[in-house]
Amino acid sequence: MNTKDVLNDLKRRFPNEPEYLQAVSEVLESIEEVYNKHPEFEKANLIERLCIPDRIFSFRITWMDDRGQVQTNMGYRIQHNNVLGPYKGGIRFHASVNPSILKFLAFEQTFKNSLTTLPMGGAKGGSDFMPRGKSNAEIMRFCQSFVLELWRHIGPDTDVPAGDIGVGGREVAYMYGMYRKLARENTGTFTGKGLEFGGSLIRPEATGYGNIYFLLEMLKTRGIELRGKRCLISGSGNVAQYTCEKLIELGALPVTLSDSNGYIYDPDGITREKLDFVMDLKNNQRGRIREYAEHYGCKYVEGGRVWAEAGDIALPSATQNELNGDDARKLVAQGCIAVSEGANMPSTPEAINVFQEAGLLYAPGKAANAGGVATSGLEMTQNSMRLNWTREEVDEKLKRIMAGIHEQCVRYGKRSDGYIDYVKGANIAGFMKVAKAMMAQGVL
Ligand code: NDP
Ligand code: 2IT
Repeated sequence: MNTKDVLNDLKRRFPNEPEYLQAVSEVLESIEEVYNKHPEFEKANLIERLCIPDRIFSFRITWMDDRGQVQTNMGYRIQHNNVLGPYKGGIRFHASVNPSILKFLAFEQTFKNSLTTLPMGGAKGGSDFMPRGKSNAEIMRFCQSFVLELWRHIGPDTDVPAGDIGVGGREVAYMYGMYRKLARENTGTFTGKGLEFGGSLIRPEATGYGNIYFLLEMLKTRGIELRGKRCLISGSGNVAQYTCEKLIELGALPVTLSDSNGYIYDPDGITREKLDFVMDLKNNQRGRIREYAEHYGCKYVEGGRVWAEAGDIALPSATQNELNGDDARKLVAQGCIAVSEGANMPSTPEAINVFQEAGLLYAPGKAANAGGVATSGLEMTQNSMRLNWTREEVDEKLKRIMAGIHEQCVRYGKRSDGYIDYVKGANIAGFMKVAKAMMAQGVL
């Protein structure tokens, strides 16, 4: 089957999985040309084997809330492909979690992890459990129940989970604690752990920092400076916060942040002090971004999206499909020059088209946000060595990895007119490595 036939077949088999089909069709479209040059891939039915996950675990999670009521949620782990190394990818807790969303994330993760050059396969997991409004004790009991099922499927050389939406340091620590007790080993089968028990310096910062390191590489291709640029960030969680931190450090002007209720616009720029307020608000008080506007007296738009504001650079850092064709047209009309994705698949296919047609610098998530999982890979290395690297050492390696990913995108994505198609570049580079490894390892 050629790539189009495979896609049509997947559409027929998985008609209720729009996010999965969206991610697959973007990749298949970009690799079509190289795929056609390798008839041996078709003979081995490589594409179909690469698109369908190795296995999916789904289970019920039972936990008791603070009122003594017994609650149930669904839990999942999708082990997509481990041809390059142990399955690796985050855990998401959000009411919207379903098999389609996790399948798209695990599929994307496989190519992203390939781009990092570290030995990691692709996976993703999570639950439809919604952490908002839950007490610390409820979060702990839920995480423990989740791992009571998950633990038998993971391990340091099998599958290493980490955080994602709704899962940060607190949740990873609770899950790791339960895992360690059940598995009776201490080899670090989770990344994003606390520094006291095997976590790596820079892991919390890595996705946001990595995105800005990638952005700097893109800007360099056009001789553009980051300093002084007005930046639109969506989200206000882990990725958004450290994206904002790096922008402030480098003299750019972040002017927006958001959450699922609305966004703030601060024309004077979010300063270090204001970001400290956001970090306390979001990570300790678990409040809403509206409170920033109340505290600092700036604009808050309930239900709005940050893309309505004018900015030089857009950094979507909340969730999938948060930036559509209309948003993209607004950004272009208002003079935006670059879009670098901290989130996974935040731009719709139509939005990506608008950016590329307008000649913007546009980096897809699997390239721009790979710094998070790359630093998870570095955490795994440190755990294996039973040694810790310094902040400077990890940061230096992260910078080098992001520059390497940029280089791969240029190699496979540079058009004859000089425009760099980062979507094509990232997809082909990520794909070729996985494809070669699958061909070498035989029909499995
Ligand atoms: P967090 O849970 O820390 O923050 C998520 C942010 O996005 C919150 O501000 C949240 O608002 C908002 N958000 C989440 N879902 C929605 C939604 N359906 N609609 C509107 N806003 C929403 O997650 P992260 O910062 O870790 O993750 C953000 C993105 O980055 C995700 O796409 C994730 O997959 C991706 N990513 C994360 C990495 C990591 O290392 N953590 C690595 C690579 C990518 P609210 O509080 O109101 O829910
Ligand atoms: O989407 C992602 O790359 C992540 N959520 C991070 C995964 C990881 O294993 O660090």
